[in-house]
Amino acid sequence: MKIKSVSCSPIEGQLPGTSGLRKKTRVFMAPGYLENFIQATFDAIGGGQDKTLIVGGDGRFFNRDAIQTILKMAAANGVTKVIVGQDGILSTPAASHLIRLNNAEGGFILSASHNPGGIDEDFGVKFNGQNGGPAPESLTDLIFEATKNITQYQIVDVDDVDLASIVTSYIGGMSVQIVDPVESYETLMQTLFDFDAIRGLFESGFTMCFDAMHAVTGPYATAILEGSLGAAPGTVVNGTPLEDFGKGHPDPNPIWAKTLMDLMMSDAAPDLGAASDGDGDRNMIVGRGIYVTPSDSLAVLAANAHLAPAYAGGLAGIARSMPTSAASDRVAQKLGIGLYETPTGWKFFGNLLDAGKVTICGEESAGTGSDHVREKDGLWAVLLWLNILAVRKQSVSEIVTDHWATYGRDYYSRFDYEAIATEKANALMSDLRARITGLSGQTVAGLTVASADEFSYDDPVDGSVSENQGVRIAFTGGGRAVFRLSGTGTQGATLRLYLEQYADQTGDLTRATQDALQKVRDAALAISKMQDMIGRTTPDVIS
Ligand code: VG1
Ligand code: CO
Repeated sequence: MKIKSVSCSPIEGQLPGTSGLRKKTRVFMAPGYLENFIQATFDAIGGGQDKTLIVGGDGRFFNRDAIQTILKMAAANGVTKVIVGQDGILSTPAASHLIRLNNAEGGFILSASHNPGGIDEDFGVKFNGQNGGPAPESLTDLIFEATKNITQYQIVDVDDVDLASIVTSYIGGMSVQIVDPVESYETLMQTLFDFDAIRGLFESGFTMCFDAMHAVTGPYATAILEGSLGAAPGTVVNGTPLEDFGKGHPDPNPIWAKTLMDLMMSDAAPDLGAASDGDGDRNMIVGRGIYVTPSDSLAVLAANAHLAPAYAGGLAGIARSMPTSAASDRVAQKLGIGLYETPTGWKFFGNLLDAGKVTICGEESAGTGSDHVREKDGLWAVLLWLNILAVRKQSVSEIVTDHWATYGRDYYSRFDYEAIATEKANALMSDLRARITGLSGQTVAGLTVASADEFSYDDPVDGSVSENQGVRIAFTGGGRAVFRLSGTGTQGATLRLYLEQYADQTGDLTRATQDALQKVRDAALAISKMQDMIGRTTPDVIS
């Protein structure tokens, strides 16, 4: 086996964002680009010697080619063993589990998650560490430095590995073990949930539609829901991963999963609707006639988790990203457990989970998960919902309205302004930042600002500080607006505006969401001078 050192130039670096490195697929395909990032990662983790790695992706265009490159580079960098999902398929949570199960050094997950796939769309690479979670900032900083200084990468010149057969082969001394992507993940799910109770639920006539959005969760949902739990054949739709996700956005929200939403709001609606994203870490939950916001879903899951075997002993604590609504704070308070508010992105939950401070985590962007892995987990959330529905024997709508009657309701919506010129987006944020301290006490568009600041996170476990994590403005009367820039876009900048309005148990809990948010929205648009700063106030996506 001959190791080649190939010269490459530093890449126009981008600090890995909320979730790894994302770029247009053609950028990743340019000679040396992917190689640079992979070599930089090996350099940052101190080489590949004596290490086991997990590799897999969401099946999008370039997935298999990228895996072949990574395998050849892993062999050249001295890696001992690589475990790869069959056909290159591994969902993000399944990869996280395999890292932990095999005591691996980490893993490469090839995905741009909810971003569209195809030669003219997006590709991405995430590196997860020993605990199975996204690389912490200390490591992504090292990788970023390495990408800027790199001059060559190591690769071996061998034939491609067969990814289709479940066998172990060798590249020089490095073994490549191809595994069924679903098997160990399903075994883990069986330890968490009452599969018999869920089977009983389906036997009793419960119906469901799971939209895999032509993305990675298809094989997992088909095997588990239809295969093991007895859901009717056809419960999983769009269940075969496609390289371009059928030209859709594999983003499980009311906009991109509109077909499912329409079904759930119609007379033909099954009891439960669910969807998952490109790499299987997000989930959308819809009951018959009722969309459950991800923030509410987190709160309902936390309040009812004890009904599933794995969480019967109660939760250690709950963590949510800062823009996520306060619904789960109320649950934590009632349960008398800790509530942690972290910056956006799953990496910040890892330390809290490792330290045993929290059991359940979630984000407003449809990510929910627990201490069973170190990633958010779309199908896990769906199974927990099913377990709760099987025990409570009520509909989704009854469970959610009962939750609001107990805790009050946090009306919630997110506005995304996409592909804004980066300078304009940055200018809006710095202008807000500059005025932030003076905002308290001001009344704008009829609402008074109770407090305003820029979120900065002091990690209670390792003491690291993450600054500039979004501007938050709280209003008197339970309203809040948050502004932050996305870290996962691949074109210009994406500005996210998160709106929330609390109504207590005695308030009107049945309003239309955008009506309930109107005052907060008007105040947020006025305070940010949105029209002047970016030339528009109508978002591209409302979720
Ligand atoms: C978005 C979401 C964030 C999520 C991240 C990765 O990040 O807002 O909550 O953790 O995507 O999710 P941003 O920086 O664009 O707002 V995934 O499913 O795309 O890995
Ligand atoms: Co994802």
